[in-house]
Amino acid sequence: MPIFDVESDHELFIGHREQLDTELVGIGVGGKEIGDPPGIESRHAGTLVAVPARPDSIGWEMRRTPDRLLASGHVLSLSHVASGKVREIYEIDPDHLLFVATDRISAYDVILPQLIPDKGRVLTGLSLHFFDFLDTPNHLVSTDLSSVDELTDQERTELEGRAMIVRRAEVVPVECVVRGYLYGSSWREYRDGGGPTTEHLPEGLRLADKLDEPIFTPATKAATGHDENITESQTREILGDDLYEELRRRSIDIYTRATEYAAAKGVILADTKFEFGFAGDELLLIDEVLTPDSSRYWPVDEWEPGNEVPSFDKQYVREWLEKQPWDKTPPAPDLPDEIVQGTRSRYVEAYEKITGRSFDEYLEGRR
Ligand code: Q0N
Repeated sequence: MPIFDVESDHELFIGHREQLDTELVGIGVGGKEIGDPPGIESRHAGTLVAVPARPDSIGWEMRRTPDRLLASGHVLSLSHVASGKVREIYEIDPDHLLFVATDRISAYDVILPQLIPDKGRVLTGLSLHFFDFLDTPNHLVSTDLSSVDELTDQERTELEGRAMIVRRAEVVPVECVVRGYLYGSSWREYRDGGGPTTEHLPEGLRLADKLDEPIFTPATKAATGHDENITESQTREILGDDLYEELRRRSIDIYTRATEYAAAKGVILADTKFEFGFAGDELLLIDEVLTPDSSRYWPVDEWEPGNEVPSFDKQYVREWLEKQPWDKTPPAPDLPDEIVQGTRSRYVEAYEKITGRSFDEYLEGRR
């Protein structure tokens, strides 16, 4: 667990910036090693934030607000397995995990200080919708949390709609990206003379051009935590030819079917990222699927090759951030409530447009 120096006699446990203000603060001073806050088992250390509350304070100080803690994905009754920027994974038993989508939001790769209410439920609703639509072998077991005995009633309530019980799998160490349009890191490589994702592209393409065929452009998690695009031969080296070809075929097939589905809803699925894992010798689609966090969705009438295309979900908050004096390094500015609510509305709109179902109905389905 990385620990950072904040100032000479304080240290900071890694965590999510939006937690810092109110719900859980542990402090330690004097240059001695900081342990876990009392009352919290060490297995949760990675999910907790410790900051100096006052420059002169000694020992630990903790406050906790269960609601917001849970919306940020913290389940204190289960062992923590892994964290992403906006997702948390816990162990239920040796073969099952609890996959939780939090209400955290990132922009320009920085976690914003405010949670977006129900964002995790929107993303989970979309994943469930596509697991059902795609009908391809995947890790989803259930969304019924009543079988998870360790959860408190409050945890169950907060997790409803944002959590999936999934089969534990051995994660394939490559992110399976499929692109139907030239945008993002692939556009930057292309513009700058070519890179791993542009190996098979013709000349003369413009920003946001539709590609003749979708391309499979895998990436790996670099040490920095950033995704790094890798070439076909690098990917074949990591996976072997058989698995490479199987993942490419399945990824492009899923992307193609989802693209046709989205088109019927007036939405372009510009690109998306899948993860796969093995449960025994079964190759399962894992992680979240076809959510706005893992995919680039464009409203069809906003697409104009040669121009940047506003993102469905994040454009609104990005435009507000652009007007703030902020250099895009943490911490990000506090979002006014109007921007939080406006952002929530856009996520809900995305859910309704893509699934054709009402989000209220989704929320009721869990009561
Ligand atoms: C797992 N990750 C990816 C986003 C990035 N079914 C599974 N079985 C075993 N491990 C995993 C899954 C799944 N899904 C996948 N980490 C563990 C990293 N994630 C972590 C959460 O945030």
